[in-house]
Amino acid sequence: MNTRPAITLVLGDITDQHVDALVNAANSSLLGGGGVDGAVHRRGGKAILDDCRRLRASRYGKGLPTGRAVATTAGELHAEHVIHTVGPVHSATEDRSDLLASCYRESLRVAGELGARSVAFPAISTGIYGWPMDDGARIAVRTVLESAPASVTDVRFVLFDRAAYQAFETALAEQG
Ligand code: AR6
Repeated sequence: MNTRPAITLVLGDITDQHVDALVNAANSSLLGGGGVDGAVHRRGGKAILDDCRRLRASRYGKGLPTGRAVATTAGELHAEHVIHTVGPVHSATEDRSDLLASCYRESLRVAGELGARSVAFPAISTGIYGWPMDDGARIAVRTVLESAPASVTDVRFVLFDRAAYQAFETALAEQG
């Protein structure tokens, strides 16, 4: 039986999505930042930050490690959960692809534990963390196809501009 999720590409802002779980491209502090992280906290409201602070106090005093994922409420977003994951900063000298793949894999694992069927991802690490979009898209599509639990049936990549959308279209055509 084919348990691969349906993958949809959306051009737009991830905080507009109506899904069970929305993935945030966070940093290890879990206290917010720019890009997707800024938008998630701005639109989702204080409840998300309150949950993040509780996680820091209880489990992640030293920060959430790169490649890991953890869930909070989605506050005022149109979702049940936000799954925060910390992408690797791109390096010209060291291959950190496994860590980027781990972000997608771990986020999907957490989504599965939460019973989420629909999950929206941004293009993790391809903004402030400098990952080249084409490579980031290939890793994202490959990892989702390989590792989505059967309970996750709908994966949406929400891309902020046309270049990102085209990179994901190409990656899907190669691997989908
Ligand atoms: N919806 C969808 N995609 C977006 C949005 C949005 N609202 N905003 C930006 N993008 P980034 P990173 C795209 O920088 O590279 C934060 O400060 C963006 O064009 O959000 O993983 C965190 O706190 C890019 O293609 O995440 C960390 O410190 C992609 O989303 C750091 O940035 C990811 O860009 C994480 O950097």
